[in-house]
Amino acid sequence: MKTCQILGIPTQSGTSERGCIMGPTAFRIAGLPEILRNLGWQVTDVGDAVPAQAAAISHPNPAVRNLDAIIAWTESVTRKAYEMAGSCDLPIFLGGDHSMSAGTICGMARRAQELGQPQFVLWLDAHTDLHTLHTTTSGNLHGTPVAYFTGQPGFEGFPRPAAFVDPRNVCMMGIRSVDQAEKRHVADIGITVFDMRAIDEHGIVAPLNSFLQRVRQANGRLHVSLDVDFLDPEIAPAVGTTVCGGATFREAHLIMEILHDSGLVTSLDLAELNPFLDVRAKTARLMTDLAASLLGRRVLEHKTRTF
Ligand code: Z70
Ligand code: MN
Ligand code: MN
Ligand code: MN
Repeated sequence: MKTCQILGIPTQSGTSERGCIMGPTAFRIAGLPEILRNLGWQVTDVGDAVPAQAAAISHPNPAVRNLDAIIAWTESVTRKAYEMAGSCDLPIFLGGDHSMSAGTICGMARRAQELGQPQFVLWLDAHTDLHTLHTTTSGNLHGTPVAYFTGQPGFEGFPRPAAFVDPRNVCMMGIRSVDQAEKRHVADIGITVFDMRAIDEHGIVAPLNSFLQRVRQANGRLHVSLDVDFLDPEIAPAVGTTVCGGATFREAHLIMEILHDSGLVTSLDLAELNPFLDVRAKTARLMTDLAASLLGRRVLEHKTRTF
């Protein structure tokens, strides 16, 4: 039986909107562990991560908010993710704002390095989250994890990860809000970006398959990081930073179904769920259903396609 461990990461220090701290609880109330068990997975909920001891630290960019707390979370989550990667087939991380992914992905990358496999990342988000401590103007550090786990300079005071992700192994989909400093950076370091314009023109199937083909050829491990705001706010209102024009219900499910069939996914973040902003739990349920699609839920037991 395939094994899955679930870790809550109740952090909201990376945003200025309060409520993400309730994210892991909402996923549990939505029934995520049981739903995955019913799909035939052996699921262990390992509880919530706890931040490491925070040391007071200041930064020359006065905008930066909650730096000590983010460093403390990154340290403990990196360690926890690395352990989980060694003790189950699929760690799932329940956020928590997206600063959680600095830790989850560095932990996974360290495990991949030990296994001698390259780490790939599929980043599903409205945003590139590619700021450094120096370029962020909002000071919200959920806008920075991609720069951290790809080893960009500008993270003084953070733990130095044992392994980084090669930015050429990162693919982003759903992007539609990019700050000026990020725009220059994203092209320079070689991240593949399918923004909403590209998805409008080509759909999600061909872009996703081209990336999965690269992962397969490299015998890579694949981390999927799903930010609630990847989805259109009409279907997923429970997020602090809504951006119009996001992925539809079927685009999102189809991505998860294709990912499941690929057999390539080795870890998953469900990030930025803010239950305080939800409408009758619809976002918590949609995110839970998307996880179920990724872990093998399907409409029919067998393929009945005749065309
Ligand atoms: C903006 C900033 C962001 C997530 C919003 C937004 C960043 N680029 N990241 N939601 N996950 O403030 O840096
Ligand atoms: Mn994000
Ligand atoms: Mn986002
Ligand atoms: Mn967001």
